[in-house]
Amino acid sequence: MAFIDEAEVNFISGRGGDGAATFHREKHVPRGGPNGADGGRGGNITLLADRNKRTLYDFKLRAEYKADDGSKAVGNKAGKDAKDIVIRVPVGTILYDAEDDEQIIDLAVDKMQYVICRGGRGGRGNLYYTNSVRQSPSFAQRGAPGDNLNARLELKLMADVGLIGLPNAGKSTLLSVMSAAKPKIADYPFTTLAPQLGVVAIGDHTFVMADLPGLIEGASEGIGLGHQFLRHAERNKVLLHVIDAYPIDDSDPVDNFRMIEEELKQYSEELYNRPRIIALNKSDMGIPEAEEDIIERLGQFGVPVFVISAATSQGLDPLKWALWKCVEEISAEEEIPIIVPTYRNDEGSAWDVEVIEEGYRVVGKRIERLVEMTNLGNRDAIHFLYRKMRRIGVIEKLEEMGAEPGDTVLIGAFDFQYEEW
Ligand SMILES: Nc1nc2c(ncn2[C@@H]2O[C@H](COP(=O)(O)OP(=O)(O)O)[C@@H](O)[C@H]2O)c(=O)[nH]1
Ligand SMILES: [Mg+2]
Repeated sequence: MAFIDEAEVNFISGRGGDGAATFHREKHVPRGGPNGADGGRGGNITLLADRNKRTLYDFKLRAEYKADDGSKAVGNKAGKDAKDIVIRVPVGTILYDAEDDEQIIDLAVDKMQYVICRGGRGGRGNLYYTNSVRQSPSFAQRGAPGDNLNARLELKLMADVGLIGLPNAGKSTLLSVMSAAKPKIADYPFTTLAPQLGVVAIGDHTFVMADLPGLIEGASEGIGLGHQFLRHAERNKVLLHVIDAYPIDDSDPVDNFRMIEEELKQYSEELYNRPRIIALNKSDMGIPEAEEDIIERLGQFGVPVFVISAATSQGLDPLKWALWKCVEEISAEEEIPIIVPTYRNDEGSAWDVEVIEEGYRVVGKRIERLVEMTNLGNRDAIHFLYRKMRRIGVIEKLEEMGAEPGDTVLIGAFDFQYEEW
């Protein structure tokens, strides 16, 4: 399994379908009323956090996602909405706008979803524009354009399992033999004391395990590490306490266990209260009878014990399954689907008029969209646009600024002669 923790991707939502400008046709009725329907909505692009995903590898294979356009209305038949694209990303994926590097959202919780590019609205058919004054509008609206987001995705992998234990117990060794992949951890602010992360695979499942060097070692040496380290352990669901069954200094493994637990309790009550699994390590160095005795004495703590050897990989699979089950149970308990129904690019209704060399430029997301959705080949449609702009106050502002017939007015990608209106 490749591990990629950063990717650049282009997301494009679909354009709305155009509305229809049509009229009833009936026998004996020379010209029926307008009946043009609305176009369909363009497809949205949504990111969905999925804890079964562990890498951004998919985005290495595919750097562009484009949703379909909505279909246009045909006569009085409304256009169909396009299908949305839902893209699954690992929990902990952070989305940035690649243009300005601004963070858009942190998909920190499983099942959290976010519409990153909204599909364009379908254009209105001429039926919509019919009223007592305008009884047979000959124009319809074009579909709204979709959004385009050039994004950078970053994965901040959070550990499900945290490793604790005395120095020399075998934590680093265990992490390396249990890991299928080693993520890059460049983003952690601590270069010297950064936690080591590994992705552990068992069956079809994966979970993330982290060594927390210094958490206990530092504490036992009286080094003040502050609470920064807690951040790494924040999302640890289970702690795996590694015990050396045959310490070189002949100390008692059960005493060592108790000591570390005591230190952890003082360091963080919250961490201390996380579920625990014990790995009795280095079984290759001694005899089963000696381990039986340790296991029996560990019984008082009510914690499951697994006898393993990181050196020979003995007993690792049962341990992986136990850890996975524990992570799974806790995840199921805390799973609160979070739906974020917010759209990134909400249309800004603010607008302004600028004086430019060619004449004037009207700027504003909504007004530019309005123009783009207008069928500029139809005089009625232009007239409708003009009235809308008058209502918003744009025409008044242009007049105020001295615009005269013949002057050029730019709006988005379009230019108009002021007199046309
Ligand atoms: N014989 C044996 N040695 C081990 C085992 N696991 C780790 N070690 C050794 O114990 C020492 C400390 O291991 P390490 O992983 O660095 O411990 P840590 O301080 O807890 O990270 C190293 O020399 C390892 O090679 C094991 O299962 N059997
Ligand atoms: Mg170590």
